[in-house]
Amino acid sequence: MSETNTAAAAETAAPHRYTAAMAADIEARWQDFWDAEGTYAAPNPAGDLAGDPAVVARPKKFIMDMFPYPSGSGLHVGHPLGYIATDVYARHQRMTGHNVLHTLGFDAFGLPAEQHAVATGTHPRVSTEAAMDNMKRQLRRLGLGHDKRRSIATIDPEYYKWTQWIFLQIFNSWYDADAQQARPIAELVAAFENGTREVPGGRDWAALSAAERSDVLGEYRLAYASDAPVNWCPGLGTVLANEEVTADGRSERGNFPVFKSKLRQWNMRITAYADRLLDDLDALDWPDAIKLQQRNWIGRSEGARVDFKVGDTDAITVFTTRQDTLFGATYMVLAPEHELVDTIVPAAWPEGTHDVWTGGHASPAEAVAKYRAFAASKSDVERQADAKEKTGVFTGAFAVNPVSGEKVPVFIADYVLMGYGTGAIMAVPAHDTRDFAFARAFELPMRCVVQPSDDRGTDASTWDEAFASYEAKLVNSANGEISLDGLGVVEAKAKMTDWLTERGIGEGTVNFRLRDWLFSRQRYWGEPFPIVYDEDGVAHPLPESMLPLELPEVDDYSPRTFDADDADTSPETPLSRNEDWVNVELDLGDGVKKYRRETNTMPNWAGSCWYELRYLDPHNSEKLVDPAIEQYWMGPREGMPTGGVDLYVGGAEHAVLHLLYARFWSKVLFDLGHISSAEPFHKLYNQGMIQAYVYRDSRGFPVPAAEIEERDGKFFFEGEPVKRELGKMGKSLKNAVTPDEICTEYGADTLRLYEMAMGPLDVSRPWDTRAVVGQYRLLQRLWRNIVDEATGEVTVTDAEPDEATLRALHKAIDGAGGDLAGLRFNTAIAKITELNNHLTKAGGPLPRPVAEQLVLLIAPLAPHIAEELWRKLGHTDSVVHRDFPVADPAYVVDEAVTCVVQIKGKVKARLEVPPSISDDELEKLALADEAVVAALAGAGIRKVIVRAPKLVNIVPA
Ligand code: ANZ
Repeated sequence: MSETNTAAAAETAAPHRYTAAMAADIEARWQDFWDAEGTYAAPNPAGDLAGDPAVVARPKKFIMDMFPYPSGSGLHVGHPLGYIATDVYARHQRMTGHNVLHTLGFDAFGLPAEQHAVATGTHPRVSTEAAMDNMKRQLRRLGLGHDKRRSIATIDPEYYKWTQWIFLQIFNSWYDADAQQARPIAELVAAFENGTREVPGGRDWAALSAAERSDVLGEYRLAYASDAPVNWCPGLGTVLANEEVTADGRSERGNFPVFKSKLRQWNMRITAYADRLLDDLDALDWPDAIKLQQRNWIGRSEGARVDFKVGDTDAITVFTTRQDTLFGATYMVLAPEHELVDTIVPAAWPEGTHDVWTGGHASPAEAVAKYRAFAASKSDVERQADAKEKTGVFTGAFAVNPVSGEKVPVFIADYVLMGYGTGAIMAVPAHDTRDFAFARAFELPMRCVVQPSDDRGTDASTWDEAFASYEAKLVNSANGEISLDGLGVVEAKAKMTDWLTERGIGEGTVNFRLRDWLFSRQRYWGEPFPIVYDEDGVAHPLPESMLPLELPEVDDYSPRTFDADDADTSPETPLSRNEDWVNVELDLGDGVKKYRRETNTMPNWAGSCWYELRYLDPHNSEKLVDPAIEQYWMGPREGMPTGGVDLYVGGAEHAVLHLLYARFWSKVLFDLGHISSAEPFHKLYNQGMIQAYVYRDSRGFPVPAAEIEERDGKFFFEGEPVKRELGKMGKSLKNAVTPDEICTEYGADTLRLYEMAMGPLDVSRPWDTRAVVGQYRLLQRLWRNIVDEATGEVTVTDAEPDEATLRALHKAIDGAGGDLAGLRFNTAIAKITELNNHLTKAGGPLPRPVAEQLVLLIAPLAPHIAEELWRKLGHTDSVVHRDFPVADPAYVVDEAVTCVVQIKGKVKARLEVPPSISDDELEKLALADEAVVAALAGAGIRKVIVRAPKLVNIVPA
């Protein structure tokens, strides 16, 4: 008989076997049922259900995924890994008495749709909505238990109205460093008006013009426009955030050169929150690696500012983390852009200036100008690369080292950045690697002030490298007033700081690596800023009543791009070309006037900075979120002092950008009293990646993975051998497998089980389509254990389960329950499989309670088949809100066996051990037993004979 005939015969013999066709039918029916019943609708006990005591009494669980960008190419099987995991978890939480909020929205502004619009003329909204519809269809097919009423898309005007509203809250507030919190800007204005706070520069608030006041307030606002140097990318026609620039100083997207250019742009004063963003990490349940990345990104450095006099009136202030090494500072470096450079440069080179210092230039002014032009062509990252040859030039000026009294030359060099510290350093070549390299190149003196721990001696001129260590004692560091000699670094730093502070020439300070967040983008497909400018160029916020400010319809979606290498260009935004939209007459409270709209749009990150809040109350037209509802789902609780989402699952690539920005916005909203949670996400979990095999031909090009033939462990495409490697899954590598394909071939429950069974959730794993069938078989056996394949009737009996079955059942309940709660889905599946195998082997119809518990046990993982079996077992309700089985402890503990421990054949101890104990475990237990230890009395051991679980015989040395 041929294979098809066998299959056909089996179908006839077993018309009610669980097959892909049956799975498709079951799954579609239950998905319709859930939608119709609103099975996953999470009540807001604080709002619409405030009165239902049963719901109010339940603990809550707010479970979230990092929401997807609706990509035109839809989902491949790698995408839903996290969504399935949170769904399984959410289902288990629902079955263990929690009020669960679980939904999924779309992060729908984004460049691909805009680029598509530029290429095709299709409005980005049209292609984005089509992509969302396709993804919603794909996601629905997976049986995810989302509360669809709560879903949002960041492009909905009803949603971005609130993104704009939050922008205005941030714009209308300032950071009160004394109170350590954001406050309304109106309070600052009042303080300036009534004189309780001095206006910077000692000016009279009443005498200032509107434009001057606006400038003063701009220095305080948490959202402000500034002309600071930004990352300008002519090739993309837009500016970029630091986070969007690669380590090579190019755009992460498109790999174009990025230049530092002064352009007026919106910024978010995230730096005001640097300390709180650091401190509040402690209370979060996040992976250590992510916390570390945030700490490094914020980059808190404790050090000092020290003034070095130049001439009689000027002083260069440096930031150093090693003020203890001040006696070793033998030259100084300013960033080329430093404003003091022009002031200190003398007309001519001082007498006897070293040739290598001048760069061959006739005057200091010429040398400085040439060097500045050279440095401007480099990115910060290039400038900082440690390995690179040190370049720079002498300014012709000298400064005075405040402790040694020595005159030290002042250089400009590109390894000192304007944007960090004070943009000026004291160079200590003996103890700093970069200063060492520079000093060698420019033949500058070095002085050892920290005793090297190796045998190189204290004459730094003979060294091959700097001695940079915190673990040593200071030397050569005394003048008539202060001596650091013999002190360790930490004490020496403290002593030096005190000494500098007393004399008013320095002070202890903390510096952060974190920069303010550049918030403008020269794009069409983003949230418009709710800001207009009056005829004097003063920015005015739109009143709430004018929100949402919707995007205008345009003909041309592209920002103007330029020659990628032309730094002397500046952005032209797509919105600026729409004069009708840009020029408006508005009454902002003082009569109708003419205004121009801001024509930048917000960056992609804006919409994802707060979406968790909108899930809570998505249709509220009066408020961002009802405070009582926010308090219920996200407010602080025991063990989560700053509140937040109970579980947030997503990729580790979002360690700093999204997660830092979202934390910052939460803190501002918290400070202003709009929400009770100071942190958005209490527990963060990073799922691993689903990887896939990539097959490359002899030229190295990927070939379609689905068409590969395998012969004797070798791989062929169209008869030609190809190479196999493990990589990402995706269209470009021609190895994408879609969830639709797997659902068609096996059903969604099989796909869900397979993805969860592949390994621990946080570990990356290779996709293997051929292995999926294993989980399909599990479901077939499960089905067969409860349903007669010939008749479709359930086969359960009313007979009592036997002892062995009860043990197998309760062990599985106990183990799988703990695993599901702990996100260990792979081991949960292993335990359920073990139980199912036990039942298969035992044969015969299952006792009804066993069948029912088995169905409930697998329900979070394979909800469709569970619903179907539950219905067949005679229930009329859904498994979704049923209680998860509870293990009977009496059946969970293994029966104990008594093990005898002998020394030289004499019984010394008896141990109660599980029958399944391994030889190794038993040996360890026996050797650790008190009586055995005492009997051995320190004698060595020659041999241990173990016969688990009953006997251990120890032969002493
Ligand atoms: C003297 C010194 C001696 C330094 C020594 C280091 C070691 P972190 O820890 O990253 O904060 N620095 C300060 N401002 C700089 C700038 N704008 N561009 C480049 N480098 C700058 O680094 C602080 C140290 O980096 C500072 O301490 C300063 O060099 C340098 F044995 O001062 B140090």
